Amino acid sequence: MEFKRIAITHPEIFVGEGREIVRLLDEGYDRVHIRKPGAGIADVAALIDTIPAAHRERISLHDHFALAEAYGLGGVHLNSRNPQAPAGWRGLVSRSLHSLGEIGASTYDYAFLSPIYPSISKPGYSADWSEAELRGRVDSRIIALGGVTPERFGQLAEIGFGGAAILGALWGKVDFRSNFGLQFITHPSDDCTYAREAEMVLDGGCRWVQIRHKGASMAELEAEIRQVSPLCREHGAMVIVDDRAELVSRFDLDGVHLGKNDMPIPEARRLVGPRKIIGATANCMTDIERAAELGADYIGLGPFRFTTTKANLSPVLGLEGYRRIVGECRSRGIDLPIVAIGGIAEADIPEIMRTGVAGIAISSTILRAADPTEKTRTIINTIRQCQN
Ligand code: TZP
Ligand code: MG
Repeated sequence: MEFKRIAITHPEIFVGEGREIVRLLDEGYDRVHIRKPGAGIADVAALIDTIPAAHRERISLHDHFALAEAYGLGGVHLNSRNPQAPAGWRGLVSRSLHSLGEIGASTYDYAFLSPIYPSISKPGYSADWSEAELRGRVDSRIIALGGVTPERFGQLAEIGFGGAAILGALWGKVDFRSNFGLQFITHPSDDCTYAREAEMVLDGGCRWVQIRHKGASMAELEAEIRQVSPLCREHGAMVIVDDRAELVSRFDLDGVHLGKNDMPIPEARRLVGPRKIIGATANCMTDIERAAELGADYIGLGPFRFTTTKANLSPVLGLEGYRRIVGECRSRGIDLPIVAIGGIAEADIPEIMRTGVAGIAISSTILRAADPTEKTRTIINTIRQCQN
């Protein structure tokens, strides 16, 4: 009996998702379940439209079953929202089970039993049965769901599951919190290319680069990304782009940084998908709350002091501003990591870090240093000492 591998989509639709679904099917998943609880029928239809007909037999749908017939999909998944297959349905029927007693109590071709391990996508949701209880109860039609990672397939097969379904482990974010520290921001200059800027800071140990080039043409920016991004990859560094969310998937960057007047966060999320990082500029608590609600992954809070690197600067915050805003975030339960930004010199770092921010974003202090690589090194050390 083959152990069945099933991928479940992220709940939000994103641009290029059809390609991702095809990739999952081509790279070893037996089936993909399209589960979009909040999406309307037109949006789900538009997603299926991007999946070639040859792959549709291996797709199951959780909502809008009319589309399963119209598009020749292979299965429908029943749940409390949609408890019945369409009349005359001849494809696969799967359903969700939440207790051992439900096994075999209704008709299905296969069923998801959850949660098996502590869930990745729903924190706090974990199994109320033991592995010993599962043995002998589960059979080849039972698919393990909840906290499943590919590393656990072997163990699940051994317990007696017919397969496993993965959600959280597929769509989890790049682990950017471990690279949080120094974000270097590129800046145009007559005597230094972006590739050279990146090389200097990467050699100094920086592991997070933001490619920012205000006023650059698309061609210019793309050329810079083509040079900088591979350098970052070679060094295991994250690379994000300022403003242009549409370039994230095109160049497989790690994310985008959005200013207050840039593309709205939800629109950017649709473009970059769930795994990528969206940073949002904030100058006050209201900006942070809004960005948090809309799904930003980190906040660039500033400016700390006046800087000529950025035009149309918001009011400077100073240390007191950071203390106040970081404190308010804590009391309101917002735990998005914050990088301080704007006119920050090396000597400012310890005091800024003590306000509780998670990292520091710097451009000119590094680029104007006599030895930018060495400056990067000492700045990173200072940040690390404050993080410990
Ligand atoms: N956003 C707020 S201040 C700033 C940006 C992009 C510029 C940061 O550069 P510098 O040279 O470290 O002030
Ligand atoms: Mg911007």
